[in-house]
Amino acid sequence: MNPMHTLHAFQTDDPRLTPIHAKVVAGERLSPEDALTLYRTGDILAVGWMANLVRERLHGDTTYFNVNRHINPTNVCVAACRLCAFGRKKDTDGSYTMALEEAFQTAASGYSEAVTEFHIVGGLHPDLPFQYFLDLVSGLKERFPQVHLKAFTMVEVAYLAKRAKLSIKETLEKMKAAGVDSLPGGGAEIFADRVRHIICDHKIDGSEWLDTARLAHQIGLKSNATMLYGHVENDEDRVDHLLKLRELQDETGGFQTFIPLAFHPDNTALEHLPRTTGMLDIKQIAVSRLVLDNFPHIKSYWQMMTPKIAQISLRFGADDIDGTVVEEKIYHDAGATTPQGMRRQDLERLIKEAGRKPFERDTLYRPVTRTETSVTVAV
Ligand code: V47
Repeated sequence: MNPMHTLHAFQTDDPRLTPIHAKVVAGERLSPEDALTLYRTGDILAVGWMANLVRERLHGDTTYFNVNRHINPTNVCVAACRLCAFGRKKDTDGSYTMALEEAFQTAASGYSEAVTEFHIVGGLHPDLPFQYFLDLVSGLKERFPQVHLKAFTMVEVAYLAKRAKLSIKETLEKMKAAGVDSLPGGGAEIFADRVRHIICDHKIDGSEWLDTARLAHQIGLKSNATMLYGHVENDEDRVDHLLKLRELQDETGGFQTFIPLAFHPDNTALEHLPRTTGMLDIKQIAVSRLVLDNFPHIKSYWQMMTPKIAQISLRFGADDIDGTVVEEKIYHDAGATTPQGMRRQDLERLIKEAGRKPFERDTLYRPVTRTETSVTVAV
């Protein structure tokens, strides 16, 4: 435990938090009722204090970031999710699909030896064959062999499996053989059917998302997990989502990082909904850290949270701030006003000003060391 915690005593004006505090100090697992209480209390400082205790136990002051680039090969999508401002129907205004060469050029644009990860996600295209995605991955691997490919959400994997008439396991195996190194956490949204029917009716359901993640972990691919919050879900739905992830993580240990994503309503079919508040954003980070006791990392994704909230959340449970990103489309189509990318130095400054130690990681959390001329990942 950080010795500072012996100096700062825990205080709360909400007596419901006292037994939760005792569990957190003892390293005991929180119950669903505890999780609900954490969402419902107004004492954000007490919740943050507990989350910070867990965060510092696991990581001390270390705060992870990486140097990455997003690549979104197509925005054509059959799903038409109400939550999304990125997807377009085929041949409509603003729709695009990159030819493979174009995707390779995008990867190379602004590329420097510094990039250690390509984050690749896109729409569910009705015509692109599975081979396109395999060629995309193997082509990137060939051209950028040192870059980790974090590619395709569980939703894309399940869709491609259906189109290729393969099992999910075979699909994942082929992706892995082509060069996929791990999977991002998208498409999880909120697992509860009632909510999924409103925000993403045509996507795989929650149990299919979890089954796909299980299979990925079983064949040795690590993944992340996300939760989209701040739309039509309630506290029970959020708790249910976190507990389902905790349960699967007990079974596979294959999740690296949990990333709560704040809903951005602009240009979506849910535009009438208000944006999340700072209080909910911070609380979501802290509750995630406390409930997901078996997840090594909680990421406060600066693009979604804004750099200011992401920075503060480094004191409320988060140990990761994501990366340089370079070019972000999904939230910017939905009205995000954050920059599209951030320089390495800017991320380091945010972290240092929060009194934390920046730690450049690769996708698997191994340290990246740089000299003027080389980048080394300690394996
Ligand atoms: O699954 C879509 C979300 C996700 C909106 O694994 C929206 O390291 C807010 O998963 N408002 C994709 N969110 C992004 C994602 C991700 C991002 C950064 C890092 C990692 C990782 C994963 O974006 C989608 C969906 O939940 N999303 N539309 C919107 N309007």
